[in-house]
Amino acid sequence: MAEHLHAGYAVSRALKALGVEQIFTLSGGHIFPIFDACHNDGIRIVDVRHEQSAGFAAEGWARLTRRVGVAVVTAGPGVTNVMSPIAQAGFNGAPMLVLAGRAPQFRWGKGSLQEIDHVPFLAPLAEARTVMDPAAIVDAVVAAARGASSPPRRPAFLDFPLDVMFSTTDVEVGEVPPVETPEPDGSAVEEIARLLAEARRPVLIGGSNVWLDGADAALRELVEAAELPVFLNGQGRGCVPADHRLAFSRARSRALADADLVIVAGTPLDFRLGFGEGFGQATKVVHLDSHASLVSGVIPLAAGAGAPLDKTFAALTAAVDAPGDTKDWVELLRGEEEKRRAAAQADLSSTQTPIHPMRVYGELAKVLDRDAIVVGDGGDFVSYAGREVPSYEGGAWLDPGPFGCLGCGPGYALAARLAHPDRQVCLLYGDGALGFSGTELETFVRHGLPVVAVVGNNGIWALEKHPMRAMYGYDVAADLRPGIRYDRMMEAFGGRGELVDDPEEVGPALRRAFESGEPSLVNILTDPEVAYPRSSNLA
Ligand SMILES: Cc1ncc(C[n+]2csc(CCOP(=O)(O)OP(=O)(O)O)c2C)c(N)n1
Ligand SMILES: [Mg+2]
Repeated sequence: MAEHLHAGYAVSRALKALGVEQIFTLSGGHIFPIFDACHNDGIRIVDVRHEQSAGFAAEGWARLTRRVGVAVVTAGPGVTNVMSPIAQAGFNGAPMLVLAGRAPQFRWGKGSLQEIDHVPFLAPLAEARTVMDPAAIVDAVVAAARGASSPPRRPAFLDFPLDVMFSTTDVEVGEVPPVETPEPDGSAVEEIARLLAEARRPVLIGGSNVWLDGADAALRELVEAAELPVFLNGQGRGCVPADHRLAFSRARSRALADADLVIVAGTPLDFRLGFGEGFGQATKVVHLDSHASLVSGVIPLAAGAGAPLDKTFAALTAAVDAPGDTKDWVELLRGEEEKRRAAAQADLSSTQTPIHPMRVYGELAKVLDRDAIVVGDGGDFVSYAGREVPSYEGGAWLDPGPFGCLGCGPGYALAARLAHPDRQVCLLYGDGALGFSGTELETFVRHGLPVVAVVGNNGIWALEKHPMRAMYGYDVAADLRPGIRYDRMMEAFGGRGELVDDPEEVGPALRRAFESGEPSLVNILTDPEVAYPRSSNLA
């Protein structure tokens, strides 16, 4: 039955029907009715120190839980401050919903505070519109969230003029129907199964949409049914555990050069895959993704399918009669993998001072639980983590993805902590990255959320400094003040801080931080001369 309520309740009731447990936000008068309704309706209000973190938290929540993540921001600067997370969510295919205030409609054009039309500058990044009628709010919120959650997933944005938000309306919310998705094309599945049966050196590269489509179990079944070596990137990491006999990471360039069949699933053929141009001459390429619009039209494909990957993988598993004859190929890749791992061993236990960044990961691997959630926000420090920190399940690794926006880490860690209160949450932070959003360390303390931040403090923007030096023989705009006491900053915010400058103290300090059960920051002084060995073409 409809209730006559202020329009904030139209938002909160729609969110409740969608199963939304919390909103990420920063205050502003335009959105008070949403706060009031969420407060009274039992939706947690998680407030942060900069709207970008509210946006990244909503995006992180969506990517970790595969359910819509919601940010609520005030008009004008609240919206402009959330642009980067919205763009990042678009690159990551994250079902994120941003709800915003807006200057009053009845006085539009007369110069109200923060009067700006958000929709035109949001439109390239999100499905964006203004809700002018309080009676239309419920349907608009439900439709926006369902749209964001339907492949091809992308962020959605709604704003509500102040006079709409502060009016009253009849509020009634029906059942929200599940998202509908297509079945994979049967003939494409048959063709791919045939290619698989023929292949002697096949590999599967799985990316974020493997996880976002809920296809992790189906992928594992397919990989085992076809004896198919698998490499995982982005949110795909962990969908087959890193220690599975068919999971590889280091042998990737060898695999891509020598494979006779590459199945790319749930990730675009972008710079991370050499634009699909770096495969061997005779390599057949298959591209699978959640929706037809995501399947590459740029490079020639042997086959493609645009349907949710859980369905496509299941259909392929059913179509595979017998495992492929890939034994020699798997052994060759395992040999390559082990050779590369052995080459990293010395750095992982390096006793050099200043501390080698790899030593941090040598120690961290011993302290992290198997289901720990690791967030990366930084340059070289996080590149090492991507290589050295294993993921054993999906939804356990979050980095910015191909949009690459620094400053996302605390928002992601906030979402991780709320989604998984019983698991370790580790925020790997470059010292440069920390500057964008380090104030959120206070947010962890204020909300009582024990995240462990580990700062790779090399006093530079390493991922820019080293390449610029290599290119020009010198560098500018690449230095920070060395040795900054970020641990004291954490203490000032009421959390636990430790400084580490002795390699032998890295492990014990990390252990103390996780065992403390308090929001903690471990400030590790790392060697600025160490540059991550980088070969990929970003352009
Ligand atoms: C918002 C934003 N600004 C600038 C960049 C370019 N950028 C990428 S990595 C990087 C350096 C990061 O430095 P730090 O966090 O200290 O990590 P380090 O490379 O030193 O380990 C910069 C400036 C970016 N990706 N995002
Ligand atoms: Mg740095």
